[in-house]
Amino acid sequence: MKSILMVFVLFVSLAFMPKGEQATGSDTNENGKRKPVILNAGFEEEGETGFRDNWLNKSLGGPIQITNGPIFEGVKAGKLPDEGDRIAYQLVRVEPNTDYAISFYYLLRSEPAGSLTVSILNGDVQSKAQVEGGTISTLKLSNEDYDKRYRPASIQFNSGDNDAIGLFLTNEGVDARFDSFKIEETVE
Ligand SMILES: [Ca+2]
Repeated sequence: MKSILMVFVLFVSLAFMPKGEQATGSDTNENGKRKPVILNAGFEEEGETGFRDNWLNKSLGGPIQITNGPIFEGVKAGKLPDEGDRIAYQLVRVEPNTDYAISFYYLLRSEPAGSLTVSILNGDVQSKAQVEGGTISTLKLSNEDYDKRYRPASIQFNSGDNDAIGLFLTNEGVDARFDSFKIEETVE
């Protein structure tokens, strides 16, 4: 009888799970604090959009490309071509007023001169006009020391009042490749 009840409770919880939550990943740790998760973090999940799932935002720019090589890990990586008209975006659920670091690997060719910019936005940003005012933290990576290998990078921020942040990538001038994202709470 107890197990039947459990199954029923599970069924009811699944049925009434808010649909919006499915778009973003998060888990909880032993203290009940939200442990953020970046979905399709290494561009390895084919999904419904050819490995682009969870990285699209039409209002901010064109869809990311997916590259077979060079990659950092697995068989795919994300790519923004040199035209600079495409973006990568993911809304990540976080705990408010918490320090985080998002780490990843990137590759920029030596020529032409260019950069990859990673920004943390204060919630779900759905228009280009909101980006500047909504940026909590930004990291601009240039291609001065190209050695054909992916390099590690990390961006730090405090989530402030926000229970979700937008992870937003743009590029300028040169092809940008990136792979293997991870978000972790940072402790002093
Ligand atoms: Ca990968």
